[in-house]
Amino acid sequence: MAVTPPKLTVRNLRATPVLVPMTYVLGTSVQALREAPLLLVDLETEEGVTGHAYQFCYLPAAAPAIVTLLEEVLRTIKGERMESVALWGKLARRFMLIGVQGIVRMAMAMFDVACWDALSRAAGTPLARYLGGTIRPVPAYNSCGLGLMAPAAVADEAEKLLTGGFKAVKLRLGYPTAEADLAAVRAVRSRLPAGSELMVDYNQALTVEEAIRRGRMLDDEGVYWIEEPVRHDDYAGCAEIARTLATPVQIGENFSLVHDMDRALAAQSCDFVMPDLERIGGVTGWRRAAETARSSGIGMSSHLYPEVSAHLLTVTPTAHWLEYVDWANAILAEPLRIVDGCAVLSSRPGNGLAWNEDAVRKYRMS
Ligand code: SMN
Ligand code: MG
Repeated sequence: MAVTPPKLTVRNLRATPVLVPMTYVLGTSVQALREAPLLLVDLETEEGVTGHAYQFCYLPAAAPAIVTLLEEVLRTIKGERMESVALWGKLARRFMLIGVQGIVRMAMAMFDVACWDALSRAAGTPLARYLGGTIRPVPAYNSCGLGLMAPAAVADEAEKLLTGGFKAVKLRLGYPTAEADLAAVRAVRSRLPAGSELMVDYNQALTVEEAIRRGRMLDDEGVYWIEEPVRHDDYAGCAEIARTLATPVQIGENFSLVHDMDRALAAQSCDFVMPDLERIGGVTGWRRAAETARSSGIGMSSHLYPEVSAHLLTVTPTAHWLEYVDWANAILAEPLRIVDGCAVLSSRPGNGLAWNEDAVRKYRMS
């Protein structure tokens, strides 16, 4: 860390669940999402600095459950000096018996992200710089929409997603047939300018056998990566697919803390990794993952949370792509700016998250 950590003491933690409409429907192979349930956290300190974080809850029903766990987080660390790594250890002990996984781990990670925001705000510097990085444009792909739809509809949507100068988009696959997957890929490709990249995401829809069959077909289509073709924790299956296909295999959004990533890499299960900020263990977990990716020489992208992840990719030695989604824009005072397909970090202190209070009132879950 470049600077001495400011002295901050945990005072209070407020959590506000909101349900915001998505600009584009996210039609995955398992479920179509039209609204984003987000949980906004304000971590107050005795010194008057407040740290922010948000969680994408996947299901609206998960939001109140995470709020309850955050109350336990606060009971555990209220009055403590804010030192992210030490507090993570204390929380891990508190939750040892129930297990540091699932939404328990998400609540811990949210707290961690808010801590790092408060620390960098108190130091008067953007999170990227606080962690030793520099403010620079971060290459992003547009991951909004492109769910399972008729070929003409995905093609039209792909064209819209290039706004902002994006040079890469991600298409969801897992149609009932391989031929339908191929039709969607070709329809999108036909509307992308030359030199654009196309990632595809199966959201764990296939068996290993079927993933190899469909993957071989995609090997001729110039796809940039095939994401989560099979069950996320079938590392042996993923390794077989990665060995067999020419197209790189991408996994990581379901890594639970860094030891999952270590296991996945030890099994040679993928060509690239894309940990999720809240599942990998917040900023503290991300930094450990970045070190693992560096020592394995593997490209590391982000999953969701583009606002904070853009800061973190500046301190990730093997930084690859930022996954851009606009889901939080509706409730942010200053949404992440995209210029020429790159995220542009602001030079404001902290991680850049600040709520648009009118919008928060409007979308608040009852
Ligand atoms: C995804 C993310 C969040 C919800 C559903 C699906 C997807 C992705 O796997 O990688 O963006
Ligand atoms: Mg995915």
